[in-house]
Amino acid sequence: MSAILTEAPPRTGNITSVPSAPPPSDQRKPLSKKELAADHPTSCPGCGDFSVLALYFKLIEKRKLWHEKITTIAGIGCSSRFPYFVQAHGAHYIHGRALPFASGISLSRPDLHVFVFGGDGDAFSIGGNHFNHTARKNIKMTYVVMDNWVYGLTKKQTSPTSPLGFKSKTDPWGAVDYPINPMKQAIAAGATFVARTTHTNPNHVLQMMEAAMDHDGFSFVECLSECVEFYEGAFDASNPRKGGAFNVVPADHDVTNEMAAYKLADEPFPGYFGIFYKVTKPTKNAKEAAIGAAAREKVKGLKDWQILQQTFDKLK
Ligand SMILES: Cc1ncc(C[n+]2csc(CCOP(=O)(O)OP(=O)(O)O)c2C)c(N)n1
Ligand code: SF4
Ligand SMILES: [Mg+2]
Repeated sequence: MSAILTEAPPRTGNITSVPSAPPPSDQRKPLSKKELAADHPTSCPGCGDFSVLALYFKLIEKRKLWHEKITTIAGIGCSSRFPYFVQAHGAHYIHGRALPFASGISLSRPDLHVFVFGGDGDAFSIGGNHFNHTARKNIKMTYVVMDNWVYGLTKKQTSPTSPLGFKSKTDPWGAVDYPINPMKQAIAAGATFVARTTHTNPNHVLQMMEAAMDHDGFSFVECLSECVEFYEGAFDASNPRKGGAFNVVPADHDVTNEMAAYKLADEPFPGYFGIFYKVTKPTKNAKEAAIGAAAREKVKGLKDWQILQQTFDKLK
């Protein structure tokens, strides 16, 4: 019969290196692109997702975010491959399920910056329901959807943002279903920060990602990102270099006015770029933290076994 172990066995061997704590933030150098880049991005040359990735690196460098303080989460799709390309914690999760996974991280580790990246299919088709629920719960994270109006990874199927008439492998005669409007959907679902940008304007992408990161709540950024392989030229009308128009949100727009935000979102393509909607509301993170603190207060000073005993006594 084996002996019952009542205490931990003595450690054997020498501990040669003990990980040291990082120096204080103000003494650390911002992370460089070299320190942040992991696998070489596998996107097709010219894909809009390249610039979004480069601007994510820039954001991390500019705002002095550290490896141990960021997490990069994604579902499945070309745009969802970011976690492979970023040298930080993160997960390339199930198609459409990035948001619930990210929600768990955000709620359990409120000290982290949780960034979620994905595509229009991942966000609004298979992940459509998760999008609505994460937005309404106002869970703190930044969600950047690289909208290319097509399923890129699986080689050209109609997506929920493909315009009517778009010819694809699933709609060889042209798309017949009315596309969704991501901005309207985000506002209606309860997102507390809703912005729109395009990969062809890097400064604007960075500005929107930064504002989104600073928002205390669920922040959503729709970033037009051209799929040069399966929907070339989709966004030319929004690109001044291709003869299009890049119109920023009018300076007198009230970002707290929901109806005004819908109105902006209702403009025909290319519409406006900038922050459409931004309001302050308590986050689920804050509400859960308050519940936890109140519960801990009730058992303050008690040992674990005493808390258990109290629970058993209540069951009697
Ligand atoms: C459950 C499940 N269904 C379908 C797929 C196949 N699939 C992978 S990515 C994808 C669509 C991706 O489109 P989008 O999110 O727009 O990303 P993009 O590749 O355009 O960046 C689909 C249908 C899958 N991987 N898992
Ligand atoms: S298929 Fe389209 S979305 Fe995917 S990497 Fe190539 S250009 Fe980008
Ligand atoms: Mg897509």
